[in-house]
Amino acid sequence: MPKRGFTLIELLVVIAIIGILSSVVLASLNTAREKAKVANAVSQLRQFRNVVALYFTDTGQYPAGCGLSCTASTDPYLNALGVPGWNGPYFAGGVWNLEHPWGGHFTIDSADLTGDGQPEMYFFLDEDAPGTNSSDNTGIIPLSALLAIDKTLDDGDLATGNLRGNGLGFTSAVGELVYAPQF
Ligand SMILES: [Ca+2]
Ligand SMILES: [Ca+2]
Ligand SMILES: [Ca+2]
Repeated sequence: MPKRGFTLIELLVVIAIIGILSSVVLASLNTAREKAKVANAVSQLRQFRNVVALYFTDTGQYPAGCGLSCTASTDPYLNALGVPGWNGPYFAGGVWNLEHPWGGHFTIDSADLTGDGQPEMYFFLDEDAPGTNSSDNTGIIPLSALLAIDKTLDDGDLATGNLRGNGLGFTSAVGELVYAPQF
């Protein structure tokens, strides 16, 4: 039997198939990676809701805000800051330097978000990295992930409910979310 190599067409077909297969694998890896980040963000938000509730149980008040300008010595989860009944630390490492899975800053604070004169405790996944200014923009959360988080914790709509974001409510910036659960 005479030896026969691959024809050019056969080689091109094989190369095309390998290309398609590897793009499918890469796409599913990216999907898996994003799913893991969404799961981490949801568990951070649930964990901090519990931490804030525990702080309230101990002290009878909600913790002081901790955001972009918060430091290791002003972090209310690491320092009593004169609050009676404080029995922390409430979270190893505190909130001051905490990143959400996309690299932006994690803020816990309170403000009247609903316009009824009563402040809400809220959890904010900022698009700015910890210790930067407010236009750093390195931690933007993709829209698909924002929607997945909203679907898990709220109503699946970024403009309504206790969780809002992407500039549609509670925050004006794209790629950010604010969660203000009932306590
Ligand atoms: Ca309110
Ligand atoms: Ca921001
Ligand atoms: Ca929502």
